[in-house]
Amino acid sequence: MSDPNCVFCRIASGQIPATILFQDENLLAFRDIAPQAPTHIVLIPRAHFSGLNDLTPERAGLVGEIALVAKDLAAGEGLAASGWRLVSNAGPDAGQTVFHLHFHLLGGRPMGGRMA
Ligand code: DGP
Repeated sequence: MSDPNCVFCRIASGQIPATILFQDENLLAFRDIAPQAPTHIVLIPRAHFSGLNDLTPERAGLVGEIALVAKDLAAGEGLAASGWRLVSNAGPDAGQTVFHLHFHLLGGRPMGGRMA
């Protein structure tokens, strides 16, 4: 369930500090250490698995929970009207660097039609 070598597991357990915006028994959301937009929040499940490549039907509900929390956080950041993006990088070509499922909530600047 938890990997002692995983930076996001260490944030979830409190071993590494982060600006945590939401947590419950399943999820955690915190500000990205290297923001790519005025709002850049990382949303993770507490359970450790590598990412969407390891998503199973049993775990799929976590993605819906993350989307709901992201919606509320985006609204709290004042982004509901201006717009925001929720994205998960799966694998090296997508730029994934931390192999614990996570979604990026990005907003506060125009992103146009580009996906990245
Ligand atoms: P990705 O490239 O999709 O795997 O995104 C990983 C993100 O995690 C990247 O935007 C930076 C962020 N990140 C990595 N280490 C830390 C950390 O120690 N604290 C916080 N807050 N964010 C981190």
